[in-house]
Amino acid sequence: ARAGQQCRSAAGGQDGEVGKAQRAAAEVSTEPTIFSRIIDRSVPATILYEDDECLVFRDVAPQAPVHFLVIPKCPIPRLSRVGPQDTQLLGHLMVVAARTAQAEGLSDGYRLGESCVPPHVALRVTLPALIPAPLLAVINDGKHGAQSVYHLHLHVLGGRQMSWPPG
Ligand code: TR5
Repeated sequence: ARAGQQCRSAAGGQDGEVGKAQRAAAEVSTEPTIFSRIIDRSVPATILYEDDECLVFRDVAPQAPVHFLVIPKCPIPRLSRVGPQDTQLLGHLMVVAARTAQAEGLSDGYRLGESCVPPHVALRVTLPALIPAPLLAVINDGKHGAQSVYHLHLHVLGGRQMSWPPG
């Protein structure tokens, strides 16, 4: 499958026993998620950017004037399943998020990752070098993180004033 071709991660994909065991441990379905179907174009989405490692598309239920998702093509189910082998990929997702936000005209800043389904637990990461405005990044992980699609994704929201903390 196309979604598994660029997988270096042991956490996802159809790439061996380690990946299968870890996905089973994630207590989530091993069926392809809706995001895998967006990657292989069997489900339509408004795609903003694509390269060998990732896909960017508009969220179907936008929570801000601009709301898009950045996903790895490798089907990593959730952030807590990543390992050292994913370091470069995760950095790439952040850089693509920033570049796409710029292309979307979000010159007054934006939020990388507000949960749409509160309450959630936030992983906070500062990105001092990438964006002039101060930023916090959050990625929903698992049940308490209110993750609803088990394919790792960054949310990017902009075009309105965000509040803090999110719910
Ligand atoms: O709650 P988490 O953080 O897991 O975020 C999942 C996000 O995926 C939500 O913001 C949903 O609105 C979004 N989503 C869900 C579907 C979908 C989508 N974005 C674009 N296209 C989508 N399709 C075609 N189908 C979905 N079920």
